[in-house]
Amino acid sequence: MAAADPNAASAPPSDSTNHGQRVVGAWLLLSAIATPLVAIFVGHLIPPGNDSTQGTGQVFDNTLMLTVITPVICLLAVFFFYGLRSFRATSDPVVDGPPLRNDARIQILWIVCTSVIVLFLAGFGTYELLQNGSGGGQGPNPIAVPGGPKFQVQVVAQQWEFTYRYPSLGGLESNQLYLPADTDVELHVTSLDAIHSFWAYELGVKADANPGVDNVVFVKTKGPGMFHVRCAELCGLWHGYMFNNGRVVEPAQFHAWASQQQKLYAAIKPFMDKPEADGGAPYSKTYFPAPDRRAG
Ligand SMILES: [Cu+2]
Repeated sequence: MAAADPNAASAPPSDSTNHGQRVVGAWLLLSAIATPLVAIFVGHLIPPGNDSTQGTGQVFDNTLMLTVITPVICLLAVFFFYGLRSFRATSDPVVDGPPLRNDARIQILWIVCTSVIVLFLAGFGTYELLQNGSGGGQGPNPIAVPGGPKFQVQVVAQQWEFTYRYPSLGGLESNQLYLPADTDVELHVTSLDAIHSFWAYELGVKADANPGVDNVVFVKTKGPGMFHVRCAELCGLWHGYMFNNGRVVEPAQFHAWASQQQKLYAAIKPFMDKPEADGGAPYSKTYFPAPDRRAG
């Protein structure tokens, strides 16, 4: 009787087994099942939600990206578990498997697939950004400007709270962000001191707040609702407390709120309008740059 080959136990189950075909078959099957399930049941769970047009756009983008990467994850999972099952060394001592040889077909396929995915996502991302800015700050000269009239609000960050200034309401200032529903809003984000970041989570808005910079971001509100505002840039000792809530309300309710705020604001307005040198608040009237002057 011939002596047993010590390598036999670690060799593939059979030389004639086409592992590549098996892996690809299992991968295609798993992808065909998992991809639509992920697209239908998981994608819409990704934040930020549907409280603004930009938020809905981000959910769509996230769903699409998740759908695109699902087959990639399936391939990794199939290959991992197939390898564990079929190529596990069971001999003692453990010996090397057969040497790997270059496979031009696999290399070309890999390069083509990854290039196509990355280039597609780059093109798609650029297209989506150009629609309306996707809720991101675009700096002082935005490229993606939605058409039609826009309601302007200036967002002024400082250590450690946000102040909202409404140029169309006589420069009214509030520490709560109220916005009318179903309205195109143009936010001008800036800072008085350190660097901050204005993050209105459910609206899908995030924009850097830097001193001396007018960072413009567009958002179209949907129905009434509440949203959270947080500073998203480490800005000092109380950064973690730099948050509050904002509201999207029906236009009639917004006007009621505005006139009530204007009455309250009238009492302190003279003080707010005083130059800083005369004891006025440092954020009185010369935010840089002033959107109310641009709006005319
Ligand atoms: Cu901050």
